[in-house]
Amino acid sequence: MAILPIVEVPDARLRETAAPVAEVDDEVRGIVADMFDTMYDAHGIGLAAVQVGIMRRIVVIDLQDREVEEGAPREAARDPRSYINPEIVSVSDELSTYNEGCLSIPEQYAEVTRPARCRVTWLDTQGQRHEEEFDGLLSTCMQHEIDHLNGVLFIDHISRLKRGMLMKKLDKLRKLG
Ligand code: GNR
Ligand code: NI
Repeated sequence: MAILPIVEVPDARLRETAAPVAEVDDEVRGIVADMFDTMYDAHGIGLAAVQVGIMRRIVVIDLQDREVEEGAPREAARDPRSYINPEIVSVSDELSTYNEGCLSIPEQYAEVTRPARCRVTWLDTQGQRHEEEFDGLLSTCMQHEIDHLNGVLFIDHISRLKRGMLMKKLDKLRKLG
């Protein structure tokens, strides 16, 4: 168990394509555990392995973490989900828009429009295959994470003007901090 450093823009690793996991073994389960530690520590709702410099197709998601009540034990509200080699097999025509953020682009947010629902296949930590349709924030988050595995960031889905403004704000923030 370990909290790993999060890779931030403009690190070139965020633009690479991650390799599929050939076998779900103890090493992969260890990576998943470290990714949960890292995601909870950073208060994210999702994390792709490439964001911790591991170029493999592994994603963790927990939509609950942000909604924990004041004073409640955090673990009580956790809903950890992990996805190995996740693949989108189909998407809805209907679209939805969320104000997205990314742990690799700290403190910057933008409205991103994506398919409202997606059907996804993946392997669990025992190597079992699953297929399910996601909607709502889980659909958005899954698409955001699978983008990471393909070297794509949420800022690639917004206008050049907005992207430029956002990167400038990030520059400013880094100079101050
Ligand atoms: O913590 C995160 N919040 C978020 C909000 C809206 C849409 C996607 C996300 S994922 C992000 C964590 C992250 O960077 N995952 O790659
Ligand atoms: Ni992200």
